[in-house]
Amino acid sequence: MESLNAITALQELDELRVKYTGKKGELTLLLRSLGKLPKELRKDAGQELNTLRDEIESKLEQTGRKIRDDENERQEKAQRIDVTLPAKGRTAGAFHPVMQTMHDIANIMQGLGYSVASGPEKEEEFYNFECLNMPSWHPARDMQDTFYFPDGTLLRTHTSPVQIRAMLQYGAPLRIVCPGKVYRRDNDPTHSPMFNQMEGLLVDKDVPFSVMKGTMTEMMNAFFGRSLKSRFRASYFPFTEPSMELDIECVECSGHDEHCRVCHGTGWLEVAGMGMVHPNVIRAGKIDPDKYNGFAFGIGLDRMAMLKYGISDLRLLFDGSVSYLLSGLGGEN
Ligand code: 2U9
Repeated sequence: MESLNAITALQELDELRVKYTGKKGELTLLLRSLGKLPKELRKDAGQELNTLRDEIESKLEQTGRKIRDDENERQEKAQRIDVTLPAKGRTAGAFHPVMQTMHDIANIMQGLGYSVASGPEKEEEFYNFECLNMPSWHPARDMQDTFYFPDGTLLRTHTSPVQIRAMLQYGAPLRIVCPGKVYRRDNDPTHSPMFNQMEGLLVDKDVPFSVMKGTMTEMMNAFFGRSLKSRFRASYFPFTEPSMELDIECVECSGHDEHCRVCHGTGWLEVAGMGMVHPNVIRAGKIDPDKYNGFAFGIGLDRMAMLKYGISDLRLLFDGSVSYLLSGLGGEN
């Protein structure tokens, strides 16, 4: 009984069982040797030994149950799940600021009835330049600006070829925006050899200049979420005539900070180029320029993202730092 009280493991219990009540156990041997006792002692001794065996067996059984119960309780405690504990934090992903910008502007334009179109990044000179009123002598076609493949194809320098292809495929009237990656041989702190553009094209009958101006200012106000002062300056692009550039009020200082890091004290930000589509370009899209006209615009999405989210270094957009990407939008970088 002392040994039984001291044990804590089922294996020790088995050892005790073998020792006393097993086939060659001490008690078993005693029971077997009853026959050797004188007759008159046999009955009493037998009864005592049987009582002892019953006691031992019930104690063995009881101890076994206790050990198993203790073990179950221990395991249960170790595995218990506290459902009231707070969940482990999980870092949420975030859209890349440029992709967020692309979606935002595309959504605004879809609200104005435009569809989103896309096309190949590896293009032919014909769609990238020829159709856009940029003949072979045009300076923008210089090797300095364009990545050429040995077979004469190139990486598109703007998303304009997508609009040419759309005119050829769908004809007029047409309202599309074309977001995507474009490539130019440029690499300095404010230029990346790959950048993102959104171009737009509207072709219809008797499209007035005012619709272009209204569309562009509304797009900027919707994108920045407030009514911004704007101004249009005369400009030049081979594919539009007349051509304009749009400046908006500085989104950082509204013209109140002569040392502003964003507008450098001018109070204005250049945000888009645009113009009435050149008749040669309408014709290249197999649309009759005597019946239809339209306007087109181009926006640099990387710059728009930097302006909206206060990002001052272009490289942050492209070098793929995971901590930067996961920090979400609107951080002071
Ligand atoms: C077709 C006809 C005309 C697209 C246009 C601009 C003006 C423009 C720049 C903005 C910043 C390029 O990313 S940027 O550096 N783009 O100023 N783009 S008009 O004109 C088109 C396009 C397609 C068929």
